[in-house]
Amino acid sequence: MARGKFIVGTNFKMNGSRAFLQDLVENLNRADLDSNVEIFISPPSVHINHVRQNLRKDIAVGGQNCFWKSSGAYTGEISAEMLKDAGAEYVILGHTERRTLFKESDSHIGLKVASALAAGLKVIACIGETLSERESNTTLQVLFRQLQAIVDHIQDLNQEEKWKDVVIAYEPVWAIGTGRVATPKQAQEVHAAIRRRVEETVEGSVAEGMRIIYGGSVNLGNARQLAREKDVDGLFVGGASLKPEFVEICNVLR
Ligand code: G2H
Repeated sequence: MARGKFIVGTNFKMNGSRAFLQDLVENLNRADLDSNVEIFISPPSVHINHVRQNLRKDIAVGGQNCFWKSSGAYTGEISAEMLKDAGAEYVILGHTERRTLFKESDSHIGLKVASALAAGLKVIACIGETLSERESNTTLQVLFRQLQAIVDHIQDLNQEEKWKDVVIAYEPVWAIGTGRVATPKQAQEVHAAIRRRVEETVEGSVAEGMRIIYGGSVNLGNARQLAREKDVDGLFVGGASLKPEFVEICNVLR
């Protein structure tokens, strides 16, 4: 499985009015962007359709969550099919804010990943350890447990077909929104370990082709160094994606 382009994505979280997003879209539409980088932006779901209709077509749009059922009596939820219908190509799943604030378990996330792939969405599957887990040397144990739930839930789908649509986002919880970023060395070590684990539990060609991106306090000041690491296949940007510097982060390989 060939590894895709370097990927830069956003997680706007619960931020952005329609007017704010329109400005952001116009800024991206005017920008000179590196065609060697794949870009996606993830507005709140109510704005996906508007953003998709107004954004240049070489940037994908993503959702920030979805439920694992297609339709039914699930008040307040949105299905993967609905995201796709609204124009989304990606969906972020397993973000730590979903895991902690909304009590999503590893197995909920596995179900969501399977349903999103079945609906034809590409998935940004987030995994990450807390500070206390890192300090007690259980980082890989935690990450592998989170990863295994995804592997288990999608094993029935066609191997290469499904994995080409999965991007793993390593997001150390201690780096999210804190301004404390993982060092390039820390990111590289973990990304390489995730790739080895995928090789052991799924398949070598899947591991080689899989894009593993880093998220957690990425900004213009640290993006370039992180991007130089061999197993860092992209960047996942929260706070800085709402600022004009996002365009320069997208062009980090230049
Ligand atoms: C983590 C990240 C976006 P921030 O959620 O993936 O957010 O860049 O604000 O730490």
